[in-house]
Amino acid sequence: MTRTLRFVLGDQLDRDIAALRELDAGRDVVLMVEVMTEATYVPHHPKKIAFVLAAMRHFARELREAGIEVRYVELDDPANTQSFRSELARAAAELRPDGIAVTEPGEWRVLDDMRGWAEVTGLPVEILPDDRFFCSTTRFARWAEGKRQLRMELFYRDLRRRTGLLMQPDGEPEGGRWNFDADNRKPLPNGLALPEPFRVEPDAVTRGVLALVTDRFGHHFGEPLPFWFAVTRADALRALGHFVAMALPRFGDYQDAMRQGEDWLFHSALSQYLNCGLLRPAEVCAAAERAWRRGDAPLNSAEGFIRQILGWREYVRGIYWLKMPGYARLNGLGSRRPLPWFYWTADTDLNCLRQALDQTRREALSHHIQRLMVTGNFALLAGVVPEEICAWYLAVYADAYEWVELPNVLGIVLHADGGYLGSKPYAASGNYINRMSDFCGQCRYDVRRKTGESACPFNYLYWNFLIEKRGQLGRNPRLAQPYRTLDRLGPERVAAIRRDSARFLDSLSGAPADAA
Ligand code: FAD
Ligand code: DLZ
Ligand code: SF4
Repeated sequence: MTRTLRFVLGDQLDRDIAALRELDAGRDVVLMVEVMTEATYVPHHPKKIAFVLAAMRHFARELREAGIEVRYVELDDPANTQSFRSELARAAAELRPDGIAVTEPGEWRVLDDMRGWAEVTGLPVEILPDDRFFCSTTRFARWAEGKRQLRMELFYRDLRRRTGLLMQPDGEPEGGRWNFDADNRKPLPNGLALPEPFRVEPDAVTRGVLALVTDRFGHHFGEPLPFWFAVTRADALRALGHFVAMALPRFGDYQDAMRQGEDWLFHSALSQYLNCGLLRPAEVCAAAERAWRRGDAPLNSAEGFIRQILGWREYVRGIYWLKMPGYARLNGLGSRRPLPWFYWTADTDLNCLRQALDQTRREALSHHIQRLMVTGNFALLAGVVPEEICAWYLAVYADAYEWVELPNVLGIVLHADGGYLGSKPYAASGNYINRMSDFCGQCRYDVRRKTGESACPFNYLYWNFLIEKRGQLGRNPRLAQPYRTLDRLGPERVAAIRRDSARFLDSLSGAPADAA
């Protein structure tokens, strides 16, 4: 009779994860470890660390309640050697299993480390595919083969056909269109009641974790409290039900909107649950489809939501595993500016940035358009070094793991992969932010002014970016219109743009006190 040590990582908290599927409760042992190396390889937001550790402890408790033997090593256990590799070696030496089973991790650095686990333990290590996704990495590689540039929309249609999600029996998409994005860009009207995400009161286990995290990681950027995340599958399923009932109906219309003082609008706040295993992407998409079929949500909402998960989430994962490890080092636009200090303090006069950064500090979450068009857009226009801004995104969000963070930041936001993932950078002036939010009315800068001391920095930085990156972007057909406009600006305006940009960008270097 063989005994297997089944190693479950903090983002694999699913009873059906590959490494647990063949588990024999009478013989096998599950290993789970809280380790400093995972909490500090980037300085994670304390709320993110607390979320992962609390969810791990609850998951281990549920396994034990089901009669499964679990070796769970807490962070402050004096015997803890504080890394996956050394804790696995210690467990293997003490438990003397016949072999080790583990599911593929979500980050290349961990997979690379795993490849050395057989040697350090002297045991066979089976690395099983992570089949929580709709599309395997092999299938994605086959789809991408021979394509010089990839486009999410085509991949998404393929997956719609394959899964049957929002499809008619004759193979046509429901509603006669694949994509309702054009209906998903409405600015938020005044007076619309906004739902809040589902909140859970921390229990004694979570409170213990919060005390530990505050003590050990209180110096990291971000606030551990208030803490309201679900940390069990049962509560995450409640959060899903709450979203479908309260927010999904308007998710589509206001997907790109932003509003001062409103953190959530109609977003789901479910990504942290999906990414750590508490929710499964297939059940989340099915819940949205059911709501539409029942008549409880319009098609533009159900399709818009499903596209994010079935389309974007799968697409970025496929690209990550196809292109790593070289992908993380790309810097196609040659950006060289260090990350401005205010990303770690939220202390900036640019109101849109202050709002997004402040929410990030309080909640360890912000929604897509804030990440893309505010913090991301600014980093793109300011020419921030990809590695620095990628490390920031990886640290500050509760849903951040490299497989999903890196392609979003490096590919979608920074266009640092030369357009492999997206056809153009999402660069935008203050005009876009003004259209989609009410931030500008409460900002010290004037969004209508294009140059000068009081002008919105996004305005001159946008043109300055196009001027500086003409070599790389000038022939991009999707930027033909902005480049034609640029060429009509005239030398005085261009000189003012260059002067204001240089002055503003110079003010970004230096200590926190003199940051913008
Ligand atoms: P909703 O707006 O309710 O969307 C529903 C779900 O769709 C999300 O829960 C998420 O699972 C999925 N989704 C939406 N957009 C994307 C996307 N572009 N890529 C992958 N999944 C998506 N998402 C992460 O999960 N982790 C990250 O580290 C992450 N980093 C990002 C960095 C940048 C620069 C950008 C532009 C986007 C990033 N995203 C990331 C995607 C997206 O911003 C978050 O998934 C979303 O904000 C989470 O909030 P929500 O659950 O309320 O999402
Ligand atoms: C994010 C995280 C943190 C903060 N801590 C742990 C931990 O102590 N133990 C663990 O198993 N996982 C943790 N994680 C999640 C891992 O970083 C994640 O599993 C890897 O990045 C692979 O995706
Ligand atoms: Fe942001 Fe410019 Fe608007 Fe201020 S004026 S909130 S900096 S877009």
